[in-house]
Amino acid sequence: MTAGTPGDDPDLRPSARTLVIIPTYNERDNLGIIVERLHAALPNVHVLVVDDGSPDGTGQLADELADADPNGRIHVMHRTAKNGLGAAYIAGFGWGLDRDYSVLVEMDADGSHAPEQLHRLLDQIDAGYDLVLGSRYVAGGSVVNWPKRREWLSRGGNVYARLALGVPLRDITGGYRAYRRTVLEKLDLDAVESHGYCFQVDLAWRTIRSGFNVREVPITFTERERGESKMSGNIVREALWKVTQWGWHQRIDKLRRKKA
Ligand SMILES: Nc1nc2c(ncn2[C@@H]2O[C@H](COP(=O)(O)OP(=O)(O)OP(=O)(O)O)[C@@H](O)[C@H]2O)c(=O)[nH]1
Ligand SMILES: [Mg+2]
Repeated sequence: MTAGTPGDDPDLRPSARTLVIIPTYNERDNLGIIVERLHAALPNVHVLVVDDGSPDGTGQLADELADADPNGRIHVMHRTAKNGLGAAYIAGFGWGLDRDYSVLVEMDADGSHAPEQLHRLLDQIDAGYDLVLGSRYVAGGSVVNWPKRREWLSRGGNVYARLALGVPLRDITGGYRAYRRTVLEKLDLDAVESHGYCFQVDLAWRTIRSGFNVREVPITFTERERGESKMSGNIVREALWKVTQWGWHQRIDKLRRKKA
């Protein structure tokens, strides 16, 4: 594209209409900091906090942040029950798709995903990619403050998913990502039942199978400093079980197609 064409106009890029969705459960000590960092880095993005009735009052804090923002960039969705990160994102995507956002971003509230690096993801959406994954495991990516055991669990899970599904991605379980709206419009989101890490693998896998272009960019992932993790053994078991099933279904489908 040559200089001076509409493609150079920042207002016409997809990222000019970005919604960052932040699911929260008991993140009172983190939410204000993350939203402030986000708007310091990228003043024009909108935020949707999807709170599952946090007992610690995170939802109320989100309302206060929304009321205090003179630019109307902060929105809040209150849900009544803790239904997991996947369900919260699906609800948030629906909210964003009902409005005219072009890019929908997933970001944790706990500071693990640096808002200062969001431009890396958005730049690649503007360059034409449909889904951009913030990746800990490509060159330039890293993990800060994770116990070795946790890092190896995550790395091992990613190697397993890559081999089982046959996709060339290094960090398919990560939760810092940017979707072009057309991807989410096309995927059958109502059919997604996965929770936790599995939700992230599920969506990336559906995106690839639908023929969209996926790209990874390096990020620095920092373990949460405040609040409690919602990670559990069940989340790991769900991911392992489902990825194995998807991998086998794919192999069986391929064999059937070869025979037919
Ligand atoms: N709305 C909603 N948000 C959730 C739920 N479970 C987790 N979250 C949020 O999802 C994000 C990621 O959750 P974390 O507890 O940080 O999970 P994690 O990053 O896998 O675990 P750690 O690395 O130990 O922090 C955070 O913003 C949580 O508050 C849920 O059931 N509902
Ligand atoms: Mg976390």
